[in-house]
Amino acid sequence: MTTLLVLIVVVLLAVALWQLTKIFDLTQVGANVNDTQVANDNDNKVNGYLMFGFLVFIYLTTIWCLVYYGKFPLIGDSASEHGPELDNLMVITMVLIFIVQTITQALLHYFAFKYRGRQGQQALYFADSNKLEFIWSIIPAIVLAVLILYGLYAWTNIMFVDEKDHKDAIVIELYAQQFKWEARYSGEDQVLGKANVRYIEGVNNLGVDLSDPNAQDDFTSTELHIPKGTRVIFKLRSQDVLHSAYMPHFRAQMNCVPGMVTNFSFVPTLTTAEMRENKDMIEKVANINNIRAKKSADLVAKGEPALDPYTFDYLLLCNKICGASHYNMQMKIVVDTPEEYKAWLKENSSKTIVLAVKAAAEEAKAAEAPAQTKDTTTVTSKDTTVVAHAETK
Ligand SMILES: [Cu+2]
Repeated sequence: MTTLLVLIVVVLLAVALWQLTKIFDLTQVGANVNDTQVANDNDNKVNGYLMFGFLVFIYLTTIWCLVYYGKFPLIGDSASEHGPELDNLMVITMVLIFIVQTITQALLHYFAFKYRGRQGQQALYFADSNKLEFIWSIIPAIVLAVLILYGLYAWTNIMFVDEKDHKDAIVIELYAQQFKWEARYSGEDQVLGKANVRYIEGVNNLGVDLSDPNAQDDFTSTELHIPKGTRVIFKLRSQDVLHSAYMPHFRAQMNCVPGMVTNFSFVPTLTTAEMRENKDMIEKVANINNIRAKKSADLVAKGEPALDPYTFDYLLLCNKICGASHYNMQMKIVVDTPEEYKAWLKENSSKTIVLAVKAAAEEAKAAEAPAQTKDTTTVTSKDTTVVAHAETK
């Protein structure tokens, strides 16, 4: 395949060069231009039919692509309540673009054929046509207005969620930093404690204000667990640069901006286990595993370990190019049943940030204590090593 493509590129380059030399010849003043170089009626007719041929080629390619690749990626398998609405908008837009492009392509090629060059034929000139301009302005204006209004309606529905209306919602903070995610749960009080980048110290890597009463029961996790059927309100923060929290299966994306808190909220509708049972998902996973098996065979032949088989998991990805390891900035999302979620909470909610900070402080204190009992010579000798290092540099 690659050889064929390279061959095609070489041939096309040769044709382009040949045409360029011809153009160069034609531009020479007083050059003896051969009559065969100027297009005659027959040439124009052939080119007119070729335009039609190209139109058929475009349509056949489109039909072929639709049959083989027509299933839109990430459409029809959304796992959030608002997902189908967004997918609908996407499908309407795609269908509209498809219809418009089919008609305009046909018109473009038809007119190119109809008004092909003929000896002695002159173009009709007219300055303007109000009727024509009205038609081609008003139709796109109406279509776009309807599309934009529907889009705005969907946007408002998805984005403007009043927290007061959702008292039972779960509030989770997603904290972005180069190049990982961390989730902070608000604990039993359902209120996240205050946080600021200035409080970041030691194990308190999210900068939680430890003096805030609301922060006392906050705990963090490197795996995002959410229950099916409950609204989750995400508060997004970033420690360093602009990141973007992207949860494709939930049709959710929001920027994480340093110095401010952004929001996104959705209701998950399919647990991880249910999504794994989805017919399309089974097919997709089988396909990935087929590719992996083939790769593994090659790897094993080379004496390298085989690849692990793939199982589906929801993911939180970063969708802003935020640095060298951006591609790998992701966190596993697990959608549990409400019971599973309760069990997970029970297991993890005791590992609060406040306790972790206290434990770390005690550990540091314990490590310091034996050092204090030693005489100062140890410290002096340490210092001289530093000096010695500095001098050798
Ligand atoms: Cu990022």
